[in-house]
Amino acid sequence: MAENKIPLKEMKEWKALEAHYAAIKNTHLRELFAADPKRAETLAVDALGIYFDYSKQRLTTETIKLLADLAEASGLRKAIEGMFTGEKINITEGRAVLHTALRAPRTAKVMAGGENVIPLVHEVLEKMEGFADKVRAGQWKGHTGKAIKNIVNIGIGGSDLGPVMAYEALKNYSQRGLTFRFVSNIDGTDFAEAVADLDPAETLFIVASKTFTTQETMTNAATARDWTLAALKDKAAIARHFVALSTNAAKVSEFGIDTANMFGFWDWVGGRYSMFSAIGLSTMIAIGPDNFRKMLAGAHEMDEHYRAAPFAGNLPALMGLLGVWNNNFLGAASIAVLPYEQYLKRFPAYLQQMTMESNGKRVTLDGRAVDYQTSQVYWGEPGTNGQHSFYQLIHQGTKLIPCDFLAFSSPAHKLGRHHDLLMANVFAQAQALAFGKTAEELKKEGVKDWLIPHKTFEGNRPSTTMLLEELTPAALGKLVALYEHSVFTQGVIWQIGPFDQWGVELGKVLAGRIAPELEAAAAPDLKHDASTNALIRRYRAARG
Ligand code: G6Q
Repeated sequence: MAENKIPLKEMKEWKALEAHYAAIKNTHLRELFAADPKRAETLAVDALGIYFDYSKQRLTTETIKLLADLAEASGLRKAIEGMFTGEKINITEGRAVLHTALRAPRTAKVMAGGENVIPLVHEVLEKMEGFADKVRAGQWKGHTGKAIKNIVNIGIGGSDLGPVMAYEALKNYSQRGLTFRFVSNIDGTDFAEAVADLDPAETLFIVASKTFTTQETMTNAATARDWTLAALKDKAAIARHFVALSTNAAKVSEFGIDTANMFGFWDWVGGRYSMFSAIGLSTMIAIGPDNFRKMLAGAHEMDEHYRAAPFAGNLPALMGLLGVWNNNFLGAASIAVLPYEQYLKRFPAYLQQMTMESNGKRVTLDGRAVDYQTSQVYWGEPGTNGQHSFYQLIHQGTKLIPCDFLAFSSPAHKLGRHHDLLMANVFAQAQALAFGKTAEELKKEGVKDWLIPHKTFEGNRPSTTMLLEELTPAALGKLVALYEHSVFTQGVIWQIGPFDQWGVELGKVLAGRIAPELEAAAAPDLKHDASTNALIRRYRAARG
């Protein structure tokens, strides 16, 4: 049970923000910039190699002060300490939340369940490193003696999205002789396409599942086992072609995987916060242990910053508070995450789970229905592609969609003018969103009167631009930790629990009931609602 807190909207800090919003809501970004020549400097944080420019958000220094006051009054400082020191802050599941321990150095001490977990973390990391090195060196042989060349990660949700995202993000650091595939969906197409051109004798399956009971992953893993045995015709092959990433040793060995080939983690690592745990094995094989350690170090740097920096200069706290401002005061229901870096193409999808599964909640920790909005909808695509598609709505539509632009000064590939043009585009988009184009400007350009309304850009569309040096493993670690902690910040403000996900349970239970009805030979006695009954009957008839 959680302690009862003063309801958010009754807090004096919240009321102060409401009054402040009423006072500044009609001030355009053009006016805010004109009034303060130093605005771009004042409303930017330069920390950990991230230049975080939020001067194009619709706020003033007073807003930041009031938001920081709200964070203090909400107990964010104490909550952060509670998370980092292993308090059971995931109250509905009775668990500590210690993904920060996964990236802490060997010398750190973090207690959970009465023991220091840091030695355990490093023990698994070393085991992963030994294995990754062998695979990378071609020393991990398949059953027929051929070296492993293909790595297929089978997992879903938190056991998939992080690994895929990190592999794509750091592809330029990956060992190119190895092929990586990711299978998640229960739809057989996912498995069939992933292995279509692979030789079973050269393929290693990583079965990634915290619980080792997830329907999709277990079904795909069983299919992978059949696929392997059909070609290699010997059960002993499983030991060379399957490894497991899990917290459930009993289920791993029941499946037929030797627990010597299992890489463990713990109940205090949430699925969507697990990419730095053993769940990152595919990442480590791809980029190598040294780069994996650099990624951990980057995340750790952000952890330390989050724990220590005053909120107004604290990147994750600030990012979380900007979300609160845009969501709860400006009424922006969604946020577009727009990486101007092709390698980050899966980053928005990864963030969707991290943010929306965490803060998509409608009751507070002490069980009251909230009377304010919680998580925004996160979505996005890499620039510049999005510019030729949905940006129209962001520029001239009726919805307010704040944007997070992510950009890097050094390109991964130095090709002619590409990078300067890419950067010109990201700067231009943020500029156009903020300042728009007025009817007067159009008139001066000689635009015909009747066309002016169509060509006018209102502007005043908020965005943050994050400019980093280069997309390295360390930079990726920092970005992931940045968003993770911004989610926690918001959870604390909204008084909700970001670390459970009861909302995904009901569908799972119902699917478990319906599957046997689809598979039964004789027509089942259906007792669902009329629509579901009709769909099941129609499917059964079509399937024959
Ligand atoms: C994440 C969720 C969920 C989970 C998957 C896979 O926070 O808990 O996405 O990661 O359902 O679960 P397993 O790893 O147990 O297979």
